Amino acid sequence: LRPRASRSTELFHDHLSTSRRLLVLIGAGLSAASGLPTFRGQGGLWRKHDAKQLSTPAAFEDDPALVWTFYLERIRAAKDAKPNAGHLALVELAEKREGCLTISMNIDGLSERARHAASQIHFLHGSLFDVKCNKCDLLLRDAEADTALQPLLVQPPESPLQQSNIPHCPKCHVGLLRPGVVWFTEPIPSGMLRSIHAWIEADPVIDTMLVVGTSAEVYPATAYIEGARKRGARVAAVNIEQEDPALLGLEEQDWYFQGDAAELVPQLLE
Ligand code: BJW
Repeated sequence: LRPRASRSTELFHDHLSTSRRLLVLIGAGLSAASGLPTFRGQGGLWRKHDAKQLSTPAAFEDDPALVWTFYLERIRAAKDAKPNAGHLALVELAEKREGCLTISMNIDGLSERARHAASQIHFLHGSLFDVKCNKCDLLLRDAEADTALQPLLVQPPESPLQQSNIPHCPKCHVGLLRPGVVWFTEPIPSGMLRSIHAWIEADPVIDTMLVVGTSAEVYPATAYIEGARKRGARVAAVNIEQEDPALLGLEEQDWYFQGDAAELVPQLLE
């Protein structure tokens, strides 16, 4: 059996007080306390469908109305949700430290609404509030995306969406509009990957990696944990479940804090 990671908040605070460069990875568990369901485990089932199966280009090809129904429900839920104390503590951390970068797998807009500095966070899997074409390179953001989403959002949530309700791409006129997120088998935008890589490679070397509310099963996000460890960083994970050594591979010099991220992250960063 692997050695168990430390549970000591005090030792983590000591380490943080001398830390010079810190990488943070956040996943769905951070937004759980804001009422948004996670992908795996409890909350991983949407109606009778596996949320992971719906997050694929194949599912959209097969049944775009079903996939849009899933995303529209999440757009409405994310609009109603509020950033929690975990999001706010990470914003404060970024404000206090120049040497801090957050990589978010979340698409719910809560870090943006908590005013996380855009230069200190990358949204690896896109945004619920962006819209793309499934055939060409069209990507709509902000007001343009809002306008494109309107015909879908005006559909009553309780009545089933039809394929004929889904707008065609205004650019190529062939494709259908789809959520502006990164599905399984799709590449993360290369410019974002390059920018993260450059930050990681820069000096001083990363000495701390904070991993919050993720099952750490999805690449390439998960590979950043191993990358930071190879550079000598100590890893601190926050998760509501008991430690699974097979997933994070935490070692004696690392930390594992079991509980709700919305409670623990502010305590760890105070
Ligand atoms: C709490 C809590 C509380 C709950 N407090 N904690 C290398 C090896 C093997 C496979 C691959 C590989 N490279 C690429 C792949 C394939 C694939 C992949 O990783 N597959 C794995 C499943 C094996 N990756 C990709 O396809 C990526 N693309 C890519 O790499 O392109 C190049 C390439 C492709 C193919 C082959 C090789 C190279 C793209 C991945 C995109 C993932 N997209 C999704 C959907 C986004 C849109 C949407 O949200 O709808 O992203 S899938 C889904 O999983 C979503 C999430 O961001 C992502 C991660 O989930 P997360 O955040 O970890 O959530 P959960 O639910 O899994 O976990 C929540 C955790 O919180 C749990 O641990 C709870 O216990 C905890 N928790 N309440 C604290 N209150």
